[in-house]
Amino acid sequence: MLSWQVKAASDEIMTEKPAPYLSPQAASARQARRDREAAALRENLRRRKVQVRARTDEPALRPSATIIGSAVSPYVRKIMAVCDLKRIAWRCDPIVAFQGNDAFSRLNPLRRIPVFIDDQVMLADSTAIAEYLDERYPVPALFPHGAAARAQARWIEEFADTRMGDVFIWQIFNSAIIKPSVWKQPRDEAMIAAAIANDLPGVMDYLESIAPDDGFVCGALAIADIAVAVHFTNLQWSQTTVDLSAWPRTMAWIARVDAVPEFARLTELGTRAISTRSADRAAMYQAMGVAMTDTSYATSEFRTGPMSV
Ligand SMILES: N[C@@H](CCC(=O)N[C@@H](CS)C(=O)NCC(=O)O)C(=O)O
Repeated sequence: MLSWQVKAASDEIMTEKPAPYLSPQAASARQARRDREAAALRENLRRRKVQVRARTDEPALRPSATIIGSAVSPYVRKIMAVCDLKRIAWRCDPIVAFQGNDAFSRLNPLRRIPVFIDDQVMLADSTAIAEYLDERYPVPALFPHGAAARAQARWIEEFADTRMGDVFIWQIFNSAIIKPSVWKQPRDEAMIAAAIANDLPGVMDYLESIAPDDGFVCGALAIADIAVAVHFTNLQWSQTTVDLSAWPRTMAWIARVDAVPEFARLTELGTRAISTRSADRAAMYQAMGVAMTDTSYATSEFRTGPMSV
């Protein structure tokens, strides 16, 4: 086990530095908040071992947020997973990538999903959003404790966001699903085959070298596991013939992430979103227990954003 692959059961609870002086009322409010967070954590851990339950069954423990973006996007599901694990209630405007209107361009000059809005921030990058949520709501911790472990988790997330995003999303998923469904172009089998032959093995070899023997890469489930696993779902949706059996440690690791109920539910949400006609999508999200925003940034025309990759 590498030094940063710490067993982090105790890391799930982060304590705050005590304030230098607290009035009795403030001390009592702080204690009540801690009791609520501890109860939420116990409930979270208990539920992770049992069944998938709709998010709307849960009391809203934290201020509600808005997530703009479809559950088909791996980066959007990453943020939905962070919110669900932290019991942050969210509403969704499930616009597909490239579908945002002019107001969306003003909101996010990159024209990318997800965009996250709550009572304090508007953020347009999944890494920035995940770090913000972990700092604001430390329980359960989705970044490990300790400088080295946190840096390793961030590095793996970065590898997933950039290199896996390049190969799994921009080369394979784009050629298999986005080109036909968004741009009405034929599925690009040559591009898919080239990515599987030339690029995917290097990514898989690296993941195999960091995959944990059991559990998750930083001990408890953390951002690194989520960021990597979401891409495998999009690879599956791409319906290629790729054989990943040469990387058994990685596939066992991803299966463990897939089995986390919150994660499984979002995979199901994305699976339904990808196979539901756009006219029926809002009803499908609601049927899956997702609250919808009153207005949408969607427009009927798709357009490319300013980013080249
Ligand atoms: N670094 C961003 C990447 C987000 C991203 O690439 N989203 C894709 C959808 S999977 C998108 O919106 N693409 C539209 C475009 O690039 O114009 C993040 O982590 O949030």
